[in-house]
Amino acid sequence: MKRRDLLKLGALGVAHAGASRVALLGQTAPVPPAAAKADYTLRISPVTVELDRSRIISTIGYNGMAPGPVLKMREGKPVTVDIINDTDTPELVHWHGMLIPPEVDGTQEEGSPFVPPHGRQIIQLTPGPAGSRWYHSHAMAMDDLHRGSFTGQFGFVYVEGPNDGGKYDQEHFLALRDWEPFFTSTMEDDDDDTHNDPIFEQPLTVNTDPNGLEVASMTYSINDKILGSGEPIRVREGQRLLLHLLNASAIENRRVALAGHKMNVIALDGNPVPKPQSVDSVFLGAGERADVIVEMTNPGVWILGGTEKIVRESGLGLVVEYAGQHRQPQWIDPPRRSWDYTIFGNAVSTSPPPAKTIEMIFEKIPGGSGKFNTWLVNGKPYPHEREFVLEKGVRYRLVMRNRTDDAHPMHLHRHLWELIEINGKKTAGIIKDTVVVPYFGRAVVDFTADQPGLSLFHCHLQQHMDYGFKALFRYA
Ligand SMILES: [Cu+2]
Repeated sequence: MKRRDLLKLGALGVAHAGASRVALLGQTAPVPPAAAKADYTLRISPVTVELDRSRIISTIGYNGMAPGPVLKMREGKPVTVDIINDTDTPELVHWHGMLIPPEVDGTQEEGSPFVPPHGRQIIQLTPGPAGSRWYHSHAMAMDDLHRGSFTGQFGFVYVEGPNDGGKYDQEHFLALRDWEPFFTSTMEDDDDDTHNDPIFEQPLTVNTDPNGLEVASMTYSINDKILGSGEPIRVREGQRLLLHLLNASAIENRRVALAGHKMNVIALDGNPVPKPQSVDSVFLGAGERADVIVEMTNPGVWILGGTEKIVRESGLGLVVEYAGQHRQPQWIDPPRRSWDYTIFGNAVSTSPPPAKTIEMIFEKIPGGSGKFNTWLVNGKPYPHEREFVLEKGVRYRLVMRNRTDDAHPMHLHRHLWELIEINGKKTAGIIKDTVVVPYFGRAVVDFTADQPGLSLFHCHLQQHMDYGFKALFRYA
């Protein structure tokens, strides 16, 4: 889609927005903007991000900053969000991991109205389920690296539930980010994490046409600071830290570690895991979250950061400093092993078996979109007309076969799925909204069709999504 077409769609969205706002608030007359009382206000506007004294990024953010504020909501308690768009382009605010209707999900393909340029939209939603969720722009970017998730439009939503209040001394929300994106034909990424695994889905013949341009970044950060420029996390021996980790990158999967410490993973994508496990590093596909507990038992000054040297040294990290310790922050490479979701799962599922199976094959046409690659689901790029039609109440098995040489973080909106198998390894009880399907590998998930309305399924790498890697689930 060309940019001017996107703008045309935006104009349609403007017309739609007024009507939807009324419907969403259940009122008979438009809400006078000034009189609307909202629980939260999100203002989309140009911002500057001071990554350090010498590196100041101009981008679009929420409420004058990037990341946006951590929004704390209570599970099941309806909230009103006033979204104001101070920019010249139509925007969408997506609530990643929430089970909410398509009208407020912030996804064009589902029919959510755009927030018009220099306009506003008031939405009402009921937050849930409890846990680490996040909000971000769902606008398409195509070849514009100043749109969608390439901008600073991202932030945490923490939905508080009845089981919160585990014991910890400090809580931190840490979003992994990259900045200053650029196109490149020589992409070296670290999503080769799974390359030692068995290769189930390698096609007999691989298309060896030259790859299209991909996106890389100059600079990285955790939240809005590059390694060494922000305040350290100051701890005392014996403390317990609860870290909410989010990979808010538009383009890359990422592995992080805290030197000198293990991280006990208690939740993935905000949902408690059946078997919390201590690990040396955590791998997060774009869009994924992990909640980890760290016991501060190793006094020193340490780096929490990306395990790739160049990424860490380009900013992806922060310093964790014990009281009374003064020295150069230390980094220690964690053991390099494949990320394995299944260690957090049960052996046997307690869920009902699926009644139906949906098969999906992912493929890439190198350079299929001119300068860029085209991504296919079952032989064609988006859209897929009436191909994925769900019956309400039915439990489905979704088999994702990745016949490409990249690991893809696949995300289904408005539903949660249970991880069943990764590259032949079975598991159960791990509830997620995003899963990284390994390079030439396979992931199997089950979900119950319990959220009527359109639901978008897509790769969370912005460029892959924009160039075909998405599909719409409908209800019969
Ligand atoms: Cu992808």
